[in-house]
Amino acid sequence: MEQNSLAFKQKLQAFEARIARGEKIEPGDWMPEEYRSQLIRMISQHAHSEIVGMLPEGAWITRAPNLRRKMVLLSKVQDEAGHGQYLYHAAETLGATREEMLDALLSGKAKYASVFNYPALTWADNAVIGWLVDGAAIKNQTMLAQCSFGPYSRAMVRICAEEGFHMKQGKEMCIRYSQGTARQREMLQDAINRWWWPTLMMFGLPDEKSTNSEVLLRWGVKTKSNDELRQEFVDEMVPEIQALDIVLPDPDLYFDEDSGNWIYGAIDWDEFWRVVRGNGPCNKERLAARRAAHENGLWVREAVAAYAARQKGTQ
Ligand code: BYC
Repeated sequence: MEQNSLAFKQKLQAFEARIARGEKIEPGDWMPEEYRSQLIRMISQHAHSEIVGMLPEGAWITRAPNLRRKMVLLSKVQDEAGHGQYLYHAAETLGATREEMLDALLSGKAKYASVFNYPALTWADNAVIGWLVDGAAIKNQTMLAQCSFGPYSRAMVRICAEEGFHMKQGKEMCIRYSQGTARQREMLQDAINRWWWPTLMMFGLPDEKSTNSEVLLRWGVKTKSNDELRQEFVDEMVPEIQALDIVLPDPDLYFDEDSGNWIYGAIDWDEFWRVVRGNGPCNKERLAARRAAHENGLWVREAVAAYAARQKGTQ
């Protein structure tokens, strides 16, 4: 339909009125192509982030310090795989195929959260990933649970419930290690030093540089801006981390009485782009692991396809 035609304008007006009334847009409903393509972009990147996000912590499953920690970590990493599944399904309802999305990831074309290109160097990294990285994810995803696209919003409700458990187990570990031996405190401090800035980058570019935000906010995909969410996260986390006598790696951080906000120092966006463009510490390793998993899973895909073909033949 011609974008300048009266018919298009009327449909767009009706679509925007539905969003303004708080109605959910469902897959079969009329939507502008830009809404569809933005959602496919964002949901597929989100799905890839969940799947690649399994790798830093997954590397520690065989080295968990005890059975309880191992069970919790196994369950958390398995949850992330489930989140990826819900999200790939949500993107499929918009016409994207699983094959296209996976090809984009495995060929290195697709983006995923830059934070997962950093290594988990010690066991304390699992604690900090749970508390900070999952904490940042919940902040963003609680907002996305209100988003205008039905399947994405419903997937977020379930994902947030599971992320709540992820964050609490991470926070519990951080509290325990902060009260532990000198070596445990040192490991915790070191992990916070390394994960703080990459976690702040998870919220996306500053508002004035965020190319996608305007349309996402206009059509109710985002209901808060990247900087608003980042500030809320910082305001909640700083006092909690400081309460453990852990120092944040930001010499410019201060509390601003007037705004009631913790003002953080400059984020290194050059580092962000280096990592997003494939040159972070673990980008190559992450993609190699995903490619190996995909190749090793070939027999499963073939078996499922053969079973489906046989079922069709017997009907
Ligand atoms: N990393 O216009 P902007 C989890 C890209 S996983 C990489 O601000 P937008 C977990 C952006 O894609 C949960 N790339 O973008 C799993 C865009 O490039 P394109 C992860 C980034 O979309 C396992 C360009 O920069 N959460 O919780 O308005 C274990 C311009 O940016 C990043 C999600 O995926 C980044 N951090 O806003 C533990 C949330 N930031 O596509 C935990 C869903 C920006 O134009 N996504 N870019 O080429 C979103 O909410 C939004 O997409 C973002 C970015 C806030 C991330």
